[in-house]
Amino acid sequence: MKPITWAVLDIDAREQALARSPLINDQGVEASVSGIIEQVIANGDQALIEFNQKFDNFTTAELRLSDEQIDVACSNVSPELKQAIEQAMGNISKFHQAQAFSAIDVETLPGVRCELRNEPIDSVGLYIPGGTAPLISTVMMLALPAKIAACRRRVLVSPPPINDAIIYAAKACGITDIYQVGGAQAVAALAFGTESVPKVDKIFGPGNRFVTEAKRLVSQDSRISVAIDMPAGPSEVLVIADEAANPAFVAADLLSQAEHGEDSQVMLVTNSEAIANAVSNELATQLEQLPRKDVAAAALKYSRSFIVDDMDQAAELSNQYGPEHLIIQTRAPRDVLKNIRAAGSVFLGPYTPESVGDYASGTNHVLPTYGYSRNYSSLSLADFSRRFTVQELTPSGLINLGDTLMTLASNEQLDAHKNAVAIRLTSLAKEGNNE
Ligand code: HSO
Ligand code: ZN
Repeated sequence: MKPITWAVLDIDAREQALARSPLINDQGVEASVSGIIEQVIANGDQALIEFNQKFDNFTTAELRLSDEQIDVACSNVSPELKQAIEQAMGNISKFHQAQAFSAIDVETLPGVRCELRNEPIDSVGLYIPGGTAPLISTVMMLALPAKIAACRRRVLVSPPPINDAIIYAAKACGITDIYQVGGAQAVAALAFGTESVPKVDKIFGPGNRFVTEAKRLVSQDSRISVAIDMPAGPSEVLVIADEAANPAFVAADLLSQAEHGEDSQVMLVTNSEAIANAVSNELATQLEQLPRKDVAAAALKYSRSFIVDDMDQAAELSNQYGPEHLIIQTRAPRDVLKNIRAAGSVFLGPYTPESVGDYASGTNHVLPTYGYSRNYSSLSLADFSRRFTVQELTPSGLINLGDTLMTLASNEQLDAHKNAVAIRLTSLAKEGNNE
């Protein structure tokens, strides 16, 4: 990565330098995903069984895993992995339980009571990708908050054959409905329901571009009203390092994100040319040792290294990029943090690699990417519930607010609105006269 000096770039060049790797915005994906969705709507389970055969080369008549299948899978998981899952679950549960909503009950005027209440989303669908890396941690990141939020129905889908550890983690996190189906067809099944897959209210989880496109399409489909967690893009990390940073640590963090996918993006921002060069050398050395070095090397092609004047400029650059993960390895990371406004999750100091948040510190690893950290939040307990308001007025509350209501209604030229207030005030005045 040849360093780019931030200070000499004009506005356009800065934007260019922070461009994400191009998402394959292929019309073909939309067309084929909408075809898959229509087939699932028309043929239900039969379509899912055929897609399993076609895309995953997997034959089964039963989409839902039986209790026996779950038990067999669980018995194949090593005690060491079970223990790791247990510790991670403990921390993730603790952090998400601490996010419990406190109801709000306020009297805005005498006799005018307003409340904000919280209810779990009734049924949620959790998508766990298949592929070369079985994302056991993603099961915990989705299933634990869903359980803590008390969503009644929690359904997990994943492409077949589902990895034993994913099944174990699902069961440990309280999921009993596991369906062996993946891709756009799984998202369609969760959105519209089939004979065996229940229709859900909200779909969560990462996936490839077909899954992402399916989530986008079903969330905009006027035949149903299903929500999705957030728009998804490839994974990314930005590391801010000063001259005190350990280049080997920085390179290891960049590579841990680069190994996710060829479209992952990793960025280094430093005020020290010596660090930029040392990190670059470390990257080359460490890359060679990685089993997924081809993936990581491809991602490094879209990655960049920047030289900034100081840490204020580093924060400014990072805010403009809005990274999914931001690692700050500087002498005083909390001083830099004060200037950070947009990031999915922040990792402070030399002993906080991104891996801690990916797996087990307790924070959620489902985060906004692709610049969405500027307008979306990191996944949290709140995403598994919805808020609604309640209001109740006493007669004097309505009298206190009456003139304001009627004036606003008149000025909006909405007479029925005005009348709904006036009719009550007249009735109250009569009652008052009768007393
Ligand atoms: N870094 C990923 C999450 C993950 N990493 C799962 C390892 N396993 C989210 O961007
Ligand atoms: Zn990761």
